[in-house]
Amino acid sequence: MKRFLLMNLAALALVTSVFAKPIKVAVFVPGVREGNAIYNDMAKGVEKLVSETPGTSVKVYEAGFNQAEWEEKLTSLVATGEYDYIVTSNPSLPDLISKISPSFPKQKFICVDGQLAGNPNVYTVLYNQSEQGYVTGYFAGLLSTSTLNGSNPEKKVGLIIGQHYPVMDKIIAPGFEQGLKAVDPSFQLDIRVVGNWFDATKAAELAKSMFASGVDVILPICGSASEGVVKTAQNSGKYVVFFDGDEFARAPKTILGCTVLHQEELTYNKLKLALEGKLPFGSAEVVGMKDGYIEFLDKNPTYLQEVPASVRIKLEAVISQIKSGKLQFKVPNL
Ligand code: RBF
Repeated sequence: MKRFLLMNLAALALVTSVFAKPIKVAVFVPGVREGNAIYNDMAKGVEKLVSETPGTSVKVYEAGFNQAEWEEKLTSLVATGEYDYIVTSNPSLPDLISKISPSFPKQKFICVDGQLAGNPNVYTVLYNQSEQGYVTGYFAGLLSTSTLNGSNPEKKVGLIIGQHYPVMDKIIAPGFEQGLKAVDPSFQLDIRVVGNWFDATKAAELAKSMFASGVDVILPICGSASEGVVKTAQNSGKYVVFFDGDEFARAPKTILGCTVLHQEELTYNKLKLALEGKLPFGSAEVVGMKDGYIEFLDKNPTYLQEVPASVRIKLEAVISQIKSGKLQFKVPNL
C-alpha cells in the first residue's frame, strides 16, 4: 500500500512538472492602447517577454476612458483569480490597488508610471519626470528663441494637458517651466486643459487660441487628443515637442523633439525580474536619464535637419550634465 502511494506521488510529481502551471499575466490599460504610446509600449513590453518565455501567457484588458469604472473593472479582473501578475501604468492606479489589494492578498501588482511603497504585493516604478520636463522645457525655450521661421519674439510656450493630476501639477509642469526659465526667466507657460484624453477637436481649438496669443511651441500631454494640436501647428507653421514616444514621423517639420520614456523596456525588464523571483515587491523605485529609461531622441534625422545647430549644442550640454550627475533633479513627494 505504502509503495503504491509512493508510486502515485512520483507520478503526480511528473505530471505537475510536465504540465507546470502556466504563469498568467494581465495588462490593465487605464484607457486605450491606440494613440497612447505610454499604454501601447507597456503592453508591447509584456507581450515581448511572454513571446520569449515558454509557459507564460498574457491578456491585455483595455479599461477605457471612463475613470469612474476603473476600480470596478480592476476588481473584476483580480477577482477572477486567474492572473499571477497584473501589470499596469498610471499614477492614479496605486490608490486603486491600495483599495483592492487587502481583499486579494495573493495578487501581485506591477505599476509603472506610479508610486506606492510598503505594500508587499505591489511594486512601482516612477519616471523622474522632473528631468524629462526640464529637458523638454529647455528645448522648447531654445526653439521659441531661435532663428526658426515659426518662432516669434514673444516669450510664450504652451502645455496642453488631458487633465490635472498630482504628477502633472507637482512634477511635469514645474519641471517644464523650470527648463523654459533656464533659457530666459521671462518665459511664460500657458497651460490649458482638454478635460479628457481623446478630444482632438477641443485640443485643436485650444492650440489655435494659444498660437493666436503668441505661443510658438506646444507640448501636448493629452493622449490621442494630441492629433488636434499637431494638425493645428502644421496649419499655423508652429512647433510641437513631445513626451513619451517617438512621434517624429507624424509631422516631421512640425514635431521637432521627443523626450521619450522607454516604457516597453522598463515593463519588460521589471516583469522579467518578477518571473525570476527578483523584483523587490513592496518598494517604489524612480528611474531617469542616467538609467537609460528617459531619453531625448537627439539622433533622429528630423531633429538633426530641422533644429539649428546652436540649439542642439546648448541642449546636448544640458543632457550630458544630467547624465553625468552634474545637474540633478529630485522628484518631489506626491
Ligand atoms: N496619458 C496618455 O497618454 N493617455 C491617457 O489616456 C492617459 N490617461 C491618464 C489618466 C489619469 C487619471 C492620469 C493620472 C494620467 C493619465 N495619463 C494618460 C498621463 C500619463 O500617466 C503620463 O503622465 C503622461 O503620458 C506623461 O508621461
